[in-house]
Amino acid sequence: MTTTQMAGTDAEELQAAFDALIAADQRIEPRDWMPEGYRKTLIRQISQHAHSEIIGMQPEGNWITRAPSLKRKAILMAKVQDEAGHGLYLYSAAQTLGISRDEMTAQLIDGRAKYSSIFNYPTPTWADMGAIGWLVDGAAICNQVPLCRASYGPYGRAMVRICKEESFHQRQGFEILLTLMQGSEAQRQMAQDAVDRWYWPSLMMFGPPDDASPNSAQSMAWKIKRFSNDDLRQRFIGMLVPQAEILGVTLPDPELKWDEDAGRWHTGEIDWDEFREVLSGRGPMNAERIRHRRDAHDDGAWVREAAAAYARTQAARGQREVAA
Ligand code: FAQ
Repeated sequence: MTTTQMAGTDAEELQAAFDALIAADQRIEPRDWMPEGYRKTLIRQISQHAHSEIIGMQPEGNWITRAPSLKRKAILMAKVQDEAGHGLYLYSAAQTLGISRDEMTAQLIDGRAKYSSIFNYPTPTWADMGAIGWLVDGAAICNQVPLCRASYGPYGRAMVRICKEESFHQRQGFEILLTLMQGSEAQRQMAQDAVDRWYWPSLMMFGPPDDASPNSAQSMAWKIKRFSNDDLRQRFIGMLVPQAEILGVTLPDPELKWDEDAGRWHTGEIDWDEFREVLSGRGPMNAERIRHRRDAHDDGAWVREAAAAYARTQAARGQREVAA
């Protein structure tokens, strides 16, 4: 057997072992061989997800200094800190695939990396904190619970903890809206206005329709994604309808109704032009979100330098102690 033939057999065996693990619903771990496409897809999705959590701190960060009570402020601060934590677990999961944190950060702040479209909308009122919790975290949970079973071990395990925290976030958003809906007429209007502004963008979080989703088929075959974008969107709408009734808010889609024959929700048309605009960097807040992230990165340069200098001194001290 020639070297090339041997290499060919090795590659086939590695691929077969990978395929068998996926077929048996087993986890792929960082030490395992994996096809290059699988690695790239995971780096793309996990880093986009991490960036979303980090950029996602900004719309709510806007209200920490203006929360209506000390209790609300403490809860909001804890929630925004949770988003930072999620970003960090996810960056760590992506690092196990061979990309560095510095490279991912560079991709984000120079505009090469995507992050969720939803975080490019403004938060002008306190009710936006309720709408983000209820709708944005609600969509995140629908999308992310199946990711706890993602075939890549570090991603799936990170998602378990993230989902537990997201479900608390969703309930706190629901409770903000419920309180407003039980308040004055002006408060009820503020809550309804926030729901009107966040409803459609929250549906876009699930990504393009299935027939326009280039990555879905392969990601589902690799068991990274377990459900299609449209199926998850449907599941989300089904979750919202009874909750909207309890809240007393109206979902801003006059066409929304259960289609008994199709066994699906019939909805109005999602504005995919708006989605594409936001993805190309022309949403209402894209420029500000990136500028803010870049400024924070630049302002933190001295902290990173100090931490690196400290690590060097500690390592040198350790070496001297070993030598002594
Ligand atoms: N925004 O072929 P597909 C959160 C891109 S975290 C921007 O369908 P895929 C927590 C997509 O990347 C929210 N880009 O792609 C929180 C792809 O571009 P590429 C983030 C989008 O990957 C709450 C292209 O379009 N969650 O909310 C969007 O199979 C409150 C074609 O699309 C995750 O990241 C979008 N909405 O499916 C934090 C969950 N949709 O890379 C703070 C994990 C699609 O080929 C406050 N990610 N694109 O150039 C996923 O489940 C998937 O990546 C999807 C997209 C479902 C987002």
